[in-house]
Amino acid sequence: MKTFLLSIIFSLVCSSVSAQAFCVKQSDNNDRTAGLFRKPFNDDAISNSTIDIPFSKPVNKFVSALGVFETMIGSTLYDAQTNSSVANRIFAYPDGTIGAVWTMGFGSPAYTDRGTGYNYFDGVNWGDEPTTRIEPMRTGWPSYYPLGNGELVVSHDFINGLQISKRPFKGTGQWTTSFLAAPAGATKVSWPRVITVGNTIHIIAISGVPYQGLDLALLYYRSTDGGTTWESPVIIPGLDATSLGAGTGKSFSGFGSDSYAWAAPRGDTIAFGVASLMGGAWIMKSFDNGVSWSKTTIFALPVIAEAPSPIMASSDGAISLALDSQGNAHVVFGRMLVSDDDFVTAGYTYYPYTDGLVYWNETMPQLDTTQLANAQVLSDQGNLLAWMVDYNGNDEIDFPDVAPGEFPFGLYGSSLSSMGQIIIDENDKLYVTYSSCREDLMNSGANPNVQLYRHVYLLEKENASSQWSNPRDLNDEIEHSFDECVYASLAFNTQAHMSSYLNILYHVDPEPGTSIGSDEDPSGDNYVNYLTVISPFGPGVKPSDIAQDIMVSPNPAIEYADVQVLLNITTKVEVNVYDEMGKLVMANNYGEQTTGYHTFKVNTTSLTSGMYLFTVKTGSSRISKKVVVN
Ligand SMILES: [Ca+2]
Ligand SMILES: [Ca+2]
Ligand SMILES: [Ca+2]
Ligand SMILES: [Ca+2]
Repeated sequence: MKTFLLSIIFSLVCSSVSAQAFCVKQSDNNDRTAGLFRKPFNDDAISNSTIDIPFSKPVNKFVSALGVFETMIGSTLYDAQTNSSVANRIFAYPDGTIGAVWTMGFGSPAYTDRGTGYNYFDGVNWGDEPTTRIEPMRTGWPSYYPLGNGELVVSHDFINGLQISKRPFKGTGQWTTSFLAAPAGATKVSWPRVITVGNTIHIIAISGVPYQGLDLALLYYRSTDGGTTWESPVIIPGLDATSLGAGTGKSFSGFGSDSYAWAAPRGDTIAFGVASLMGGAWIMKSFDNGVSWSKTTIFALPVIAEAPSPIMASSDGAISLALDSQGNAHVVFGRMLVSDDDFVTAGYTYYPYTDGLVYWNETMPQLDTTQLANAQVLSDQGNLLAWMVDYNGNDEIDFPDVAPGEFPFGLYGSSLSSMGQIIIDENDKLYVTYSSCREDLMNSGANPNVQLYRHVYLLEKENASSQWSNPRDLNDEIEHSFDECVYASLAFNTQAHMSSYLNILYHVDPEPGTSIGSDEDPSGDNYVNYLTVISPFGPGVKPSDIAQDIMVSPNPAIEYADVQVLLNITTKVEVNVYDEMGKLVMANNYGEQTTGYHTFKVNTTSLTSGMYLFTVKTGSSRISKKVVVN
């Protein structure tokens, strides 16, 4: 094992300052000839090459995945779901139904059958796993949102541009697909993201060819009549070449595919974030449903006229944002080092060992590349949310040894902790999901060499608190020990009537990395899973009333289950039972109970067979157990 780390002295210094301190030691091996070349966009492939910019952290707490239920709802052989940011691909409706989409194709290697895979949860069951796309032509990169009583999917065909699919009632009926024209001079408009506010549709997408002085320009489309007619697509002022100081032949020549995302709308207030690896990151916000816009800079890199650029700390383009009840935007993105030796040739170099999920909100001062280069500074400022967990507790992040030019993890063009998603619920509680490599889980037979697995993690923070929860690996189950868990899309709304309840679509397969992309893995089945999270542990909630882990037996339960609890103090006790959808199906209130051991007999005869979550709730504690009921 090669370890990247942290001298003992350095780690001691950091630890003594703060248990939350983030310790970093940049490797000396940041030779710019050893980066990994990346084209600015691809619908099909990216090419290759190395560098070590590792860092590590001595203290990592984590919690495993209690309260997680999941269901496979589809599959695909075509495995590239984004170039950077994960799209909004799942929507949880207030009536308990859910729509979900992904890029689906089974016809390797040309994938002429590629298009939008779609499934629908009708409140009781998911539909059959789809085998055919919803569009009549080859498409990819769907973005999904409700439209009136119906639903809307925007995808691209990568030849002409955007394809709009809709139907008047969600979950049922025929889809109709129509082409959405590009402005004159801009073709191949692709990689769309869509939201709606009532009958108004908002789309951002990238011109696949140079347009108005930018090698790739971000275009904004709006329809105020549900997609019957469209206003002329525009570059929103502030994202034009002149405003950005960007342009062809400079270090910052435009935006990249998938490097942008919408926040969930708040009334007529809408916002999106856009990030460029060689440029910076910005928030665009409109208080009048897309009529006028204001720009906020998160950070901006210096624009350099003559190549080569230095190696600069930036984002990896995987940005996500959410608006709180005050209309302030909260943003996450992957941290990345970048450079470019040639401003004429499209593409740049990124440094795959870079780690760190960055958090920023509009009450914070603007960031800069110097801060982004220093994870300790980011951590001290509250800007560093997540990084790889030190599972074996040796104060180092451990990577398997691989040949020069190879990497011991799948290559997605992103940070080792990235694909972040952020949402804010009706109580202004923040939820963040992301994928991060696990140092302790690897596929020794992976292509092209041993590779660590990525899993999906969850962080939470109450509005009033400054303290984020410890990361929860949502895939920390024995059945996911040999699974790559990536591309998690977190539904915008948490469903007010089931307040501690998240809806996630993600992709899982046994091979780290992708076949479409730098890894060039053999193609194989990728499964599309719906995952829901019940959140019995709020941040800071500790089992202080309850002395130790609860026990439930028998498990599987037949007719009844005994729940054993050891109480530290006299306190009220409830044992609540949640189904796989996170719905409370049984509440048992046992009133005030004294210090010591108690056994509560829960009658399960009224429950249909299946998996449930039994949660013991006291004055200040919540402890849950998964229980099978037969
Ligand atoms: Ca270049
Ligand atoms: Ca370690
Ligand atoms: Ca691989
Ligand atoms: Ca894979």
